[in-house]
Amino acid sequence: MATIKSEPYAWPYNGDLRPENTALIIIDMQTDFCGKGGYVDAMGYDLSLTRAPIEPIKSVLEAMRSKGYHIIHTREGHRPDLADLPPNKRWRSQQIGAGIGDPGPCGKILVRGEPGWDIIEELYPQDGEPIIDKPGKGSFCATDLELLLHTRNIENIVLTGITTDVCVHTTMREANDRGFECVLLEDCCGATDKGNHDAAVKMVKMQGGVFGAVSSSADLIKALPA
Ligand code: C5J
Repeated sequence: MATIKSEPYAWPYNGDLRPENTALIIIDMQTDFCGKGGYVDAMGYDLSLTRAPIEPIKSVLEAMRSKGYHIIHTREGHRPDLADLPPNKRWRSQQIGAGIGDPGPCGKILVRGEPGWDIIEELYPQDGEPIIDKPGKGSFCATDLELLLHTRNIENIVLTGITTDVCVHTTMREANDRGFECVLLEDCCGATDKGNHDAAVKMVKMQGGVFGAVSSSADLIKALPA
């Protein structure tokens, strides 16, 4: 039996925490969301908020890699011909001056294959670590993530990445509804607004852990079994 310190209960609920049944998912640590000249920067948000989780994620990634846990990365982005970009998503992004598919300092915003779309160097996937390319906010929509998790017999998911209130939360909700046991690491996530980050973290802990539990990088690393 192994659990980590978390709120509102020690995670995972059944104490079955092992490298074989547990995955770290790192969501959308792309230049477009945390780098100079990317999508979030073009919208005028404070990059320090979405860059804050880089170092904590690095520590968790090293710890979980070294103990043989499953590591999965995601990237939000669209096909170069924008065939998978809903017109309302494109229109909304244009309203805030960061049109998806439009050229910017890091190439076409949120378009697959462009420099801004890729994962930042500090957290770049190693060979063999799956990358889920997704057109939406959730990582299960129009992807093979669920199949991959089932094929590997993964039951527990450690959620990290950006942004807390959008892609991380949507993915956590999708995973929770599919029966996966989720924990969100608070310091390994960041949002474009501090209040939204805090609210998103608080929401998880309602109703006895309505979407799972909340912990930190230090508490996970301290108690992580090999
Ligand atoms: C957003 C994301 N915020 N990765 N995407 O549009 O959370």
